[in-house]
Amino acid sequence: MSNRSLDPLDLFGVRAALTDEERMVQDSVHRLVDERVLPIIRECFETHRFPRELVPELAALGLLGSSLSGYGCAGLNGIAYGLICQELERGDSGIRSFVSVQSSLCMYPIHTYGSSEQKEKFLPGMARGELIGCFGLTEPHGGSDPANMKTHARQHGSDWVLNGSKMWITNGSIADVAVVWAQTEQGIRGFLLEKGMAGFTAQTIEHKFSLRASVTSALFFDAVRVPAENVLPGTIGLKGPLSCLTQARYGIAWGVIGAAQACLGELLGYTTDRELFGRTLAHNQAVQIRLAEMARKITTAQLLALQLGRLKDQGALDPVHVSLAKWNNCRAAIEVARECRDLLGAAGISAEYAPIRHMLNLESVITYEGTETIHQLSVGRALTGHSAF
Ligand code: TGC
Ligand code: FAD
Repeated sequence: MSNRSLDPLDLFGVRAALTDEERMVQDSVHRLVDERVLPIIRECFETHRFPRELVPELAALGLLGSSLSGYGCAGLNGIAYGLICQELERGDSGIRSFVSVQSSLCMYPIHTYGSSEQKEKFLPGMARGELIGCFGLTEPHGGSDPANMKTHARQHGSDWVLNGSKMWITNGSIADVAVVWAQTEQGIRGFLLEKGMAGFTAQTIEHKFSLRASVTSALFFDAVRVPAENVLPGTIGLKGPLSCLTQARYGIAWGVIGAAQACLGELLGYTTDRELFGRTLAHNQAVQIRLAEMARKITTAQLLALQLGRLKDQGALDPVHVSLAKWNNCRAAIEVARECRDLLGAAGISAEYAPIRHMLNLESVITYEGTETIHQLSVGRALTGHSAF
């Protein structure tokens, strides 16, 4: 006998555990994705195009810098931010990426480490979607070890002169402001580079098979003169950029659930329609076991994200919580996407169905913001007290 009252994409009723405000946020982003993202996302992915026309709509819903307070930001809690990421990634990881970078990697460091002038100058425009941001930490020689940074800045009078390059930077070539991390005599510092500064260039990376609805770029700094007022005063050392990553990885731990839900949701319909050997795929024991496995992975990811959100909202979040959740949930989502792709048979390689797009996107998501191995080693370090990096 089946239990029709259970939601297959929310078996443990996470939605019922949300507040009215959190549900309202989720519903409004859900609608936006249904009405504005899903109708165009296939074309965006196929043509390698970021749908920039959606930025004002993301801004109008308060999704840019949504968990920050003041400066035109919505001041939502951590769970609401997680739900925003989940719903956006149900559409496409590229759209969630845009919001993650704008909010957690660009607005967050300005809000947390910036001067009041920097906050006034950048944050309201970023919240309105009029200014786009990017975050430059990774360098071509190895992103997992940002402490080994080659990009450097030296003081010339009150200005700084920045040289080096960054690689794989989301939003890089469309950004008006770039938070760039560079080595200085005092340690790693954050610099706000503005579009048009002499010596600052960006080049879009083409030929990606993943995150094709997102802009990814290389940044080059050739003796860029950065005035003192564009240096983030509130942080010196790797802790600054890593604290931003904690915010963005938190959003990813929620976001990838949406990608997995999109894949399973589509597959469930397919298994009840497709008939082989005289019965539908859904009647098959082997298929049911695979569907149940996927539901288990999604459910455990949801429950982990919910507790992660509660810890965040209680101020009890540790980066190790985030590492474990980013690792677990990305692994779960990519496995679900690959399973759905397989169960669709040949149709699974067509862009007509979402799983292959999500599956390809998740190859980036499991790599960026710390690879799976980096997060496993972070958890291992917490368990043993020994760093294996
Ligand atoms: P380590 O000694 O561990 O730490 C240095 C200092 O930072 C503190 N810390 C953190 N603080 C906040 N949040 C975290 N997650 C933190 N992790 C460490 C730490 O307490 C220490 O503070 P203090 O006061 O003692 O100095 O540094 P390490 O060099 O051993 O590095 C460790 C490691 C490997 C974990 C770190 O380098 C790392 O996370 N590597 C991965 C790099 C990465 O994730 N890059 C992501 C680039 S951005 C990106 O991918 C954007 S994709 C965006 C999108 O499109 O969505
Ligand atoms: P590497 O660090 O060279 O790692 C290569 C392999 O070695 C990985 O499998 C890794 O797990 C493994 N490895 C590394 N160290 C160890 C170890 N100690 N033990 C065992 N195995 C190890 N970066 C930004 O700064 N800003 C952005 O906006 C941004 N956006 C991105 C968008 C996309 C689409 C992608 C794909 C990446 C983006 N990145 C961004 C870069 C991303 O953060 C890096 O790709 C990631 O941190 C890994 O660095 P890497 O690619 O240089 O791999």
